[in-house]
Amino acid sequence: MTEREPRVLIIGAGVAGITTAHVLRERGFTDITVLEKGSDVGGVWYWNHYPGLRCDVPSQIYQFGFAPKPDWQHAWATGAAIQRYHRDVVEQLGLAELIRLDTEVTDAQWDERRHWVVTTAAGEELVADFLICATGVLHHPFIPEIPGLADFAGPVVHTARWDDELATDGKRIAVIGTGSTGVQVVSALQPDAASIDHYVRSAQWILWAPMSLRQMPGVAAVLARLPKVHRTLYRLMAFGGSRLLTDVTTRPTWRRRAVQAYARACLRIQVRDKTLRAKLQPDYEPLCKRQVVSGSYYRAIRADNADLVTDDIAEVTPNGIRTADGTHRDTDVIVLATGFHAHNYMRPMRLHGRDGISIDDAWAKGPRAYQMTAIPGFPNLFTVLGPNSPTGSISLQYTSELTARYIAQWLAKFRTGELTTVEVTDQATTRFNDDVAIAMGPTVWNTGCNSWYLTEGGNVDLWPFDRATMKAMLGSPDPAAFHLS
Ligand code: N01
Repeated sequence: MTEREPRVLIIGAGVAGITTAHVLRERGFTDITVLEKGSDVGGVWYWNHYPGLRCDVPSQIYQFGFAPKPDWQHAWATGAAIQRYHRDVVEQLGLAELIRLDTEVTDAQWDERRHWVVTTAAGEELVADFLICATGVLHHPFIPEIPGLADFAGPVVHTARWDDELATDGKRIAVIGTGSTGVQVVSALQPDAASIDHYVRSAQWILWAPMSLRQMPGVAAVLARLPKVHRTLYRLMAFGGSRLLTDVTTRPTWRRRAVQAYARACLRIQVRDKTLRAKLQPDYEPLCKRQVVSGSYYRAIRADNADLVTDDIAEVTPNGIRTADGTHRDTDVIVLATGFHAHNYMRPMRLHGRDGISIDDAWAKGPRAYQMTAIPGFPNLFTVLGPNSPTGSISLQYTSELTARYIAQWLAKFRTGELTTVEVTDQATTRFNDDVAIAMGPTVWNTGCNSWYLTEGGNVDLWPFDRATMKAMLGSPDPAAFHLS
């Protein structure tokens, strides 16, 4: 059999894309190009730079297993530090030469001559044997349709497209939304604002953690001197963290009840004013939504210049916001912390697979992939951190690495001439999704709250299994689940 090098295009240079490029190169693949629409790498950490942005996962866990960083400044790193880390990793591992920045993919079409034709926003056409979509989950900002929003006289900014020139000190600020982002941005803007109104439609449970803590002195020097110990510690912490989170979220154990009791205590202890506490009290179980973690929000919202507004927003006027009870609050700046279209994945890119099927048609009932990575009707295409990825339970860096290694095994079969195309069967995908639906039953995400985890059809778009199951599933490809040619 003749060897032929697969031409691989990876879309996206965030956590998933960087990991995939690294793993494939490590496996000896040489024809790899990463297309990234942003002007720098980092994905969400490039696009998000709102005030107060921090990762709520400890920095010594939130990193690539193949590039552990000893010298994080903070125990929970800032967004800017994480973006810099991604840039440094790309430079240090020599991946920069594979990455084309400012290159947005608008179309990708499977050609019956058995390759992908990819078109960029600049009109350039590229051809690939394999297309890997590492396009992220929290990517396209969700802008709510609020009457009058377009006619507001002042600036309106979505947190994921923050304007660094925006002046907020001394202003009357309205923040809409109370996910992880809303909580972080309110905490950061409150001290210097003239006033801050936080518009909250559904209250959130907020776990207290000392987020601005510095990494302990001496830790960086010790870890840098002992890289093997650092790697082992990283693995142990990542393993322990996902084990605990999986246990707590997927099974109704005493550990889940303990974390929930802690969430309730955080509110009770930090907010003594009963009226305010009642407004901050969610009507669903802690952990049902993606858990918010903050060491400063309750302090910020208790401040004299802060107001928690739980009445529905009726309309935005040119100089403020009117709620359903008729109250009008004057406002200089509106901050939309309203989240993302979390189930778009590679869309709005126009993606057409075998027989011209579009991704919109294939996903008419919601996003669906086999083991997070393969889609029936789309030969030689894989997703990394695709549908059912484990946001909130298992490390996304680890998941990306396992998925990339899995994909590399298919590419190796192409290279040795064992196959030209690989496409997952519909039956295998249905079986996988049926197993997911059953496993989702006892998860906390299913206990009756409205969160971005839910698709329009009401399915929870997460990973309901543990880490060992993921490792086993992505260990080696099962040829019976695929059509090969
Ligand atoms: O978005 P969200 P996010 N009127 O979807 C509200 C990650 N992250 O950007 O709940 C009024 O959670 C909406 O209200 P409701 C993390 O995975 C990580 O905050 O639908 N309100 C909700 O309160 C996180 O989970 C970090 O009733 C409206 C909010 O907007 C994910 O990103 C930091 C509204 C949206 O919350 C998304 O978080 C930040 C309307 N018309 C984010 N429409 C880390 O630290 C929407 N809302 C790692």
